Amino acid sequence: MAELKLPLAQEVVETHNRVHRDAVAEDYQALGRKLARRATDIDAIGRKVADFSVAIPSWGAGVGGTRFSRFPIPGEPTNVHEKIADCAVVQQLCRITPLVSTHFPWDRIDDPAALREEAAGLGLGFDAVNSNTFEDQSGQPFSYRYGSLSATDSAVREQAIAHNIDCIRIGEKLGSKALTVWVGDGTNFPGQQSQRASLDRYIESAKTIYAALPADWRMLIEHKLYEPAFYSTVISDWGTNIMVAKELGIQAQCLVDLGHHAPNVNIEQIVARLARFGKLGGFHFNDSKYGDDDLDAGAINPHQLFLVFNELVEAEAADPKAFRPAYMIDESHNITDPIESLLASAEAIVAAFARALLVDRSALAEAQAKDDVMAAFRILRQAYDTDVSSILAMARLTAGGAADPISAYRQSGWRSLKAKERKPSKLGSGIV
Ligand code: PSV
Ligand code: MN
Repeated sequence: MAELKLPLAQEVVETHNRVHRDAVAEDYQALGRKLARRATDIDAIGRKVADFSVAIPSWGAGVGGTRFSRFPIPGEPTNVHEKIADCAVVQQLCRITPLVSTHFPWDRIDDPAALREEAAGLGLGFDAVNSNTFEDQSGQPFSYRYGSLSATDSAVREQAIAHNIDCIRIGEKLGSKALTVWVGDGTNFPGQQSQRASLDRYIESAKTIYAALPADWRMLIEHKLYEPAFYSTVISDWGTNIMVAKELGIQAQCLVDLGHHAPNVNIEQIVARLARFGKLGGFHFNDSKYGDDDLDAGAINPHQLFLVFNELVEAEAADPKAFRPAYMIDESHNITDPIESLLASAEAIVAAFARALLVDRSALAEAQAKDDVMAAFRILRQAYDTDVSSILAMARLTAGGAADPISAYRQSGWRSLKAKERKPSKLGSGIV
């Protein structure tokens, strides 16, 4: 067992907490009294909040960019070790992000077992591994220009399959239990590929990857409507996704990224559908105004996030044994310090979860049974309107985290310290 050595001096967190502790307790008690009037036990909600966990993507620790530009900041991480250290800062302060999701070959890992030890020493473990066949690497024999798992050229498909199997093997050494597959495959022109044959090729490739999964692993398939292919994508929507997952077998499930849908699509309904068929495998949280904007979760539409969690909480209640979606933040932090964005996003996500827990499910079922539309709506709205911040802060304080994570982070001076130690990162462009 690696000795635990958290990145920030715990004294910094304690000094910060001393200032806030009494106010948090006061707010928590006031909310507790309010919830008691609704026959809700605040401590029971607090325990569920304390158990909540959402993974951080290793790439989310770095400063992202658009295809136009990237604006680096001094002290940003430049390799997987530095990314892990920044993820550990996030976890130390918020205590609900104990797992990191890796992405290959973005994360160059010489010794996965050693990295697992290193992460454990920082209080972290590893979540799903993500394969990358949406861009070429230097020295790679075949190009993904025209696709990867669905490419017309069988040599390209074999290369993409082999990469996914490599990811599984690295993931086994890291302690991961899932492979997330997102491909950029698709077309830019009508007629470019047969829509039917390209899906056939994808399924055939996916079957070979599926066959290489360890028995206790899952394969999470991520759909996306458009981008980088703009006319059609091979795994375009949840319908295609669930059909493929069903064809592959029980270990294959669907992954919903909030930014991967047509505008105005009812994502919470998709969640309910996938859960109903036992195929809801995971979530990539982010927010958007126009498309796959990769903005911070809850920044634009916190109400949608609440409605998604409302479905998730209902799905768990309906089938607690089968319900175990892998939650991850998937964002591109272009103009903020990534640690601050990850802290703000984790907070928005767990706040949506806490609000969804406050929905009076039996009253809702009763209102629905009576077709009392306004009563049903008001039950949801009452939960959404509740300020749950003291529940979240209390859970953090109890777990050793910070009352106000972003303020504590700023007080720690972590980034300016790292600016002196880490080498400058490169200018350039690229989504992440
Ligand atoms: C694709 O847009 C995506 O959502 C996939 O999850 C990728 O792995 C991730 O973003 C990073 O580009
Ligand atoms: Mn994603």
